Amino acid sequence: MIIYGSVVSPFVRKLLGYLGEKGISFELKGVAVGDPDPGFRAASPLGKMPAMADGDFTLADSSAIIHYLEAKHPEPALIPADPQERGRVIWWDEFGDTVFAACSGKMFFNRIVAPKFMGRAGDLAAAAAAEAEELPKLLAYLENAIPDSGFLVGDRLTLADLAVASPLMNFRHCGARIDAATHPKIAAWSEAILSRPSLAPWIEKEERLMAKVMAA
Ligand SMILES: N[C@@H](CCC(=O)N[C@@H](CS)C(=O)NCC(=O)O)C(=O)O
Repeated sequence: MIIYGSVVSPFVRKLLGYLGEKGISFELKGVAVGDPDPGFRAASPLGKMPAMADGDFTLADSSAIIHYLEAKHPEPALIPADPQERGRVIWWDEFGDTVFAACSGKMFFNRIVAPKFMGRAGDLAAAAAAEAEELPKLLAYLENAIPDSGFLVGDRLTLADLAVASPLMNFRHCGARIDAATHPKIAAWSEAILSRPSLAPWIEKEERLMAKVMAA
């Protein structure tokens, strides 16, 4: 199975963590935003990452790929069967992929991707507005919602934890660190999720990449 994407994308990172937790083997084919790679373009109708080719079957969108893989490899379940837990996991996946990733994207795209990867100026006012106006509300919601179990849903890791922890790396690349004094639950929970063996090696790789990009 081939996964197309870049390790700095929150959606790709979420999928890489999922694949590691499931023990599914794959090859990561690195592609950039707007990449003309024919395999990537065939698998991703909108040219967005991640995309997947599993033999002849292609699919794009992190959640679509994860639902496909969850049906194909049910164990260990990262999308619970219990109706309430399943509903909550899908809520968090949506939260992570939409408002949270959008806020991190405004900061990460305008401060890093545009100037460092695309050779053009980003909209720094939009990045500053996202950090000042959107991020505090989202973090306040998350801080209050993290249960004592240490997992967003139930008492074990689910897709919810991967989907919401992943965009935190993009905030971190922008210099926005979670302050353990203000957000103790997010700090402890995200540290535990991002240091799991399914994610830690990818995060080391992207941190090396980001160090090179920022030094250039
Ligand atoms: N909902 C999609 C979002 C994918 C997405 O927007 N990926 C970004 C990179 S983080 C992308 O490929 N953007 C390129 C573009 O919009 O042309 C998913 O979960 O996979």
